[in-house]
Amino acid sequence: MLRYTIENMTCGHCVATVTKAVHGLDPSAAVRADVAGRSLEIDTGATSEVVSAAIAAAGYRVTPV
Ligand SMILES: [Cu+2]
Repeated sequence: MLRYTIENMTCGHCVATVTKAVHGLDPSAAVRADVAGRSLEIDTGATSEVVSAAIAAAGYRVTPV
């Protein structure tokens, strides 16, 4: 499981955008978001580097936890 803090994930629209970015890499990834905690958990076979690059490309400030 990958865990990130995403500073500017502030609403459901952000969650949808981030989730879409992750599913672009791995359509079967399980994405769990906590907007209040600015945290994201992802079950995926993709590497953390690739996933965080995709999230960053979607416009989010992502930090691995
Ligand atoms: Cu938002």
